[in-house]
Amino acid sequence: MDQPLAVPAPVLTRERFVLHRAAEAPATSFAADVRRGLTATPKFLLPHYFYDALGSALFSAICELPEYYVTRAEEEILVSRATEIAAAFGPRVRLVELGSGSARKTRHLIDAILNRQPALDFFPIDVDAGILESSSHDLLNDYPGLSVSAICGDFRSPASLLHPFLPPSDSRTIVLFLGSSIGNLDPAAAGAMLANLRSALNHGDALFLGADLRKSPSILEPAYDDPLGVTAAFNRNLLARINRELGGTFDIASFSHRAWYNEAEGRIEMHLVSEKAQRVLIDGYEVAFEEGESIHTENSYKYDDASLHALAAAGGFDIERRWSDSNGYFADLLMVAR
Ligand code: SAH
Ligand code: AVI
Repeated sequence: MDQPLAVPAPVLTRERFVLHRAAEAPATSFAADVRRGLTATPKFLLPHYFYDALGSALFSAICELPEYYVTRAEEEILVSRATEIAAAFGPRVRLVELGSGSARKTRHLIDAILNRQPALDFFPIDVDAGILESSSHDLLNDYPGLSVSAICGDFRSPASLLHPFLPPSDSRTIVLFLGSSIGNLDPAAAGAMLANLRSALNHGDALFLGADLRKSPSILEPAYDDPLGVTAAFNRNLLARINRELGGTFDIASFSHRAWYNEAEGRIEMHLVSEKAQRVLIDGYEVAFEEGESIHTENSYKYDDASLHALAAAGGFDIERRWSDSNGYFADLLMVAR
């Protein structure tokens, strides 16, 4: 591992808690990324912008939907195998979590680890500073043995977050990447991201990766197009966020949520489709939509054993263990840094 850089001053410090913010100014990159995506052909928006305060709340609601099996399948693995998983992590560990969100499922692993060691250092990483603060606050209340160093930043280049903020340690670093958030990156970007992560780890450190598995479109599609319209609201919130933060004039009701399984690519695609020809003003420039034109807002790649092995190899990891739920919908893998 490279020498850590001098640690920048945290933006918030309390007992057993610090919050660091990565250097990039998020508002500037949001404006630039929106402009780049909406002036491209075909139009797109980057999925990490779903997660402002409302978007994170809507994602939590998605996790409660009967159709969104993803969270329950992974939770089943973590509940039923926590002791075994913690034993596979080893005797003295610290935890990093990429895209930690509410960290609700993480609690099963924290419980199991704290049954094996008296204290634990936890480094949650998320783009949403609000959810980092609230989840850290709740965890610190519930776990006296926990210390939290939260990092607000973009997990797509994890080394740039870990080098400055993860101090040298004798403990084994275990990086959690739960919920199949890896699937929101295309396979090349996912491999590059794991290779970048590997560069910030020591030989023998490990990645604990959650991956949603390929299955019938009859199960996949309702998970991303639920009858209550919660996923539609999560998707449309991107436009509402552009209106709120960038002074956009989107008529949100005139964009429909569409989600389908693209079998050839092995991914769910989410789009927002303009129901009419229209023009939208954002921050002084104009974006024209034809009737039926779509903004591609998210991919959610689904994995199988071959693609998981290719991913591990691209990142410089060996798959050591694999756990699955009783339906075989989801897998959690322990991948050890070569
Ligand atoms: N790990 C949780 C939450 C998944 S939702 C679970 O398994 O249920 C995805 C989380 O990752 C959100 O909290 C979101 O804010 C965060 N996220 C998404 N893209 C990100 C990015 N590029 N960098 C950092 N965090 C990101
Ligand atoms: C966070 N991520 C893994 C979710 C997924 O399933 O791809 C995001 C999501 N998009 C729509 N529903 C949930």
